[in-house]
Amino acid sequence: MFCFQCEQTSRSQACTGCAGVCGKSATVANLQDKLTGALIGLAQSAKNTGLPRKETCKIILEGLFTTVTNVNFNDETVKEMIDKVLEERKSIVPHCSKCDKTFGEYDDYDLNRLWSTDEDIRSLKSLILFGIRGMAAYAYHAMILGYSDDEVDEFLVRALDVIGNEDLKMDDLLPIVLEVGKVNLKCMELLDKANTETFGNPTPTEVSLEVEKGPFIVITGHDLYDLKLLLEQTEGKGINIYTHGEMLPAHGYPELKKYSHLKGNFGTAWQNQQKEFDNIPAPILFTTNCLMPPKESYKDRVFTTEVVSFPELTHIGEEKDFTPVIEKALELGGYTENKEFTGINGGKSVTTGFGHNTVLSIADKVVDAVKSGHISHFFLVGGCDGARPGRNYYTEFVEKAPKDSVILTLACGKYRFNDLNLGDIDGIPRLLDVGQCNDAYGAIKIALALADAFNCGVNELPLSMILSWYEQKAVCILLTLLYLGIKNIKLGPTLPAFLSENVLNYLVENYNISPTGSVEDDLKASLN
Ligand code: FSO
Ligand code: SF4
Repeated sequence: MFCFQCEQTSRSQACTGCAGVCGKSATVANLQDKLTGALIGLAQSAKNTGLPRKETCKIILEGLFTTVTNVNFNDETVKEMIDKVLEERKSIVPHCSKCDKTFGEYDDYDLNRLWSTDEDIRSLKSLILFGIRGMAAYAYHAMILGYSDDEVDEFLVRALDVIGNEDLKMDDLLPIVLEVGKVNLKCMELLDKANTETFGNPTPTEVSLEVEKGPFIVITGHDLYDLKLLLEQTEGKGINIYTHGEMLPAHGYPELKKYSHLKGNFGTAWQNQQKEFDNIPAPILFTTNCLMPPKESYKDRVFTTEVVSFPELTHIGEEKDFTPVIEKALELGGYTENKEFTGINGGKSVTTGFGHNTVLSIADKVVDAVKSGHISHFFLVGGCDGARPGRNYYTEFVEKAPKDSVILTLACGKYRFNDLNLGDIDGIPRLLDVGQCNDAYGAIKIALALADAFNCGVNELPLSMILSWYEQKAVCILLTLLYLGIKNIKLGPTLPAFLSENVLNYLVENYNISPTGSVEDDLKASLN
């Protein structure tokens, strides 16, 4: 196997051998490469036959999402996905095996060709491939809610085709890398529209970390629609629902918070799940990444749905009948007394729901606070959490940020500091949770509106971006920020292994992107 798509990759180089750091076996890794090769083939056929049809796009989204870190650990379901891709290709070009063209050029495109090619080409194509894997996850969530965008679909086809095209040079690939960022902005906008039109605009909401007595279910991942269905199916059954990880921002959405049995949030970010899920008297439902191989002690309580898959776990299929999860919750019964939990820093609650709609509704107040000197700086401290040591940098950064600064945050990295009480400035909370990682769209909207209010560019704002990355959704978001011309981003805790020296130099020269250093130095540099 060869895989270097996430931040925790072995020795900061690549996972090779018989399993990855994430627990993905070599068999699954190789099958995922095969799946990617088949998707490249499908994209080639779709491109040659004109506009991709809806079914092809759906399969491409599903196939790409399957290869995102911590989503699928199951060789059987990856094989099924490969078959689906090959079937679709056959139905698009039924007679192609009979013609004398070199059809098959991309069929079973061997990803090893990519992994062993010139390192700059490999680096740029990896940025494209990993970027579209992340983007596909967002497009998939939007699709579930009935939203799609032709530009996004067509780009995914084109980008896959590019990965299989061995004639392209660095100069050809660089603009496509930035195009991933451009189209991902569109894609996040689409998901934002899908989420807000379906569930309403999030409003600031305090979320308890206490678990009440009685049966309960923990739901994690990013899929708000799964949560909605689970809330409907558990209503009136005496079962409480707790969010986990990236599901926390769900509490801010009117159409979800209206359910009184959506009680609070359990646990912290994904990398703590093996410890946090070990002893709870409740089932856990995974709707997307980030699944870690469950320990024997709680394996029978973990359920998956959508593209998430792990051998032997009960999977809730397309019919979305959550009965097995509900029965497990009733069987386990939950705690006999209310149980108090705290966040990492001892806080008993966290606040979420500061989507762009809410923040922009108080834009005047924010602008006044800046003009009067009460707010000196904004920091976007956001992105993924992870297991690698060094991530307490982000907690320390937030703690040491000047008291007259405002911290915007999003994604699961916020669990390092979201239970801290940072107070407020002129009634504006100093810590604003914009939402999930895809709500980077909201943070961008806020930044652009501020730039507008101050009549300057985003790079001229008193705003610094201190980002943490882990998997491929972070890659497409980073590319979006670069596409928007945002400079001076600090990225940590380590830089992607798939950035070659030349590609990294290009990013440094053009965007002044740099790895996170010491909190003191980075704060000083941000405030200069
Ligand atoms: Fe985190 Fe996982 Fe949202 Fe990622 S839960 S690490 S960037 O999947 O997607 O922030
Ligand atoms: Fe390694 Fe990350 Fe790939 Fe898993 S997803 S095999 S940890 S690089």
